[in-house]
Amino acid sequence: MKDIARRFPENPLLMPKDITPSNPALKVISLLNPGVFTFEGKIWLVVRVAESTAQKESVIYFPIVNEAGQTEIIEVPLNDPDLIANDARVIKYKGQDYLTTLSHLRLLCSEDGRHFYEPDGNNMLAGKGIQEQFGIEDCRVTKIEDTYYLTYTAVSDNGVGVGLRTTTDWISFKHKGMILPPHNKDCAIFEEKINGKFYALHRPSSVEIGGNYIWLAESPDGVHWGNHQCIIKSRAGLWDSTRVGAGAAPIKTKHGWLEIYHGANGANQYCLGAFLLDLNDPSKVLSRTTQPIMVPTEPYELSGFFGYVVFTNGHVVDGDALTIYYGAADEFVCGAHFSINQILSMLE
Ligand code: MAN
Repeated sequence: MKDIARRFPENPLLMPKDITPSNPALKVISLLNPGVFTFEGKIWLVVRVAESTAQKESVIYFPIVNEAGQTEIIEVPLNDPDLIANDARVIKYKGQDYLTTLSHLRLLCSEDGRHFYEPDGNNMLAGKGIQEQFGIEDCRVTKIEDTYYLTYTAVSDNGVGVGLRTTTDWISFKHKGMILPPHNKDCAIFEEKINGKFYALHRPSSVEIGGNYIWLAESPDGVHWGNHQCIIKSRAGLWDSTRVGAGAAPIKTKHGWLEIYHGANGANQYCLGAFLLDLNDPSKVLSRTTQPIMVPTEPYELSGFFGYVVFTNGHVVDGDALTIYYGAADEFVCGAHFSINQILSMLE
């Protein structure tokens, strides 16, 4: 299928070998799904770094954080009858769910938006506390006034929810705790208040009735969220038939709030689409693309840690030019350009 993305010729911009592990006992398995912001004249990525140990034949190793807060490696023979390992991302062992990798976030910057590097100093944001014991992932960054809001997936054996940290200087962070409890992820706060209130998109998952849908919430302070409304559902028979989730903060256009989102089908193939929300009342969905705007097509999108994936949660807007940064095949960080007007013309 053809899409309307103009991929960077330099893709992939970042690969696992470009980043040093957080701990010499670990190996960087994949880099994915960066949040994006601009600060002090540079473009910054908040890259998710997923780590484990080097694997060997006939056993599976997976990292866990023990009660003392240290990373421990569990080893299980692949033929263990108590092991279910048919998804590269998650496994079940003795009835318990585990992640195959542990993720933290790493800050990288760039002068030109194409060549990213880790500046001197501490660039690591790691999970903290019992609700982040299995790591933190897929950070969205929203700037409102002088404060940056970081919403990210917080994983532990209690479940998968949305954590919030705020900062003004990217050196000190305020931990606001879990703002949306399990199961919830893909939370993006709008970059402006509407009628005095904060708004956010988020993605709870309902296991029996309902599904993996995008919801809208409002808040007086960016921390306490309520008045939840379901606004975008998966669509049977289409590329987004199984799950949908918001990308980065919606883009304000004169026609409405434009949101780039990901959708996956039953085969776990992830594409990007778009929808438009009313400027004054974002619970009103004005239109949505039937076709995806981006489909995995390049070798680095089709095969990797988890192939056939393009996933975005960060971008830079300059007039009509939208540059998205995205995770490809759950292993590489890439970039692509879009025209906002061309995306708007695909809305139905
Ligand atoms: C899914 C995937 C994984 C992720 C877990 C927890 O299984 O998105 O990459 O680690 O959810 O968020």
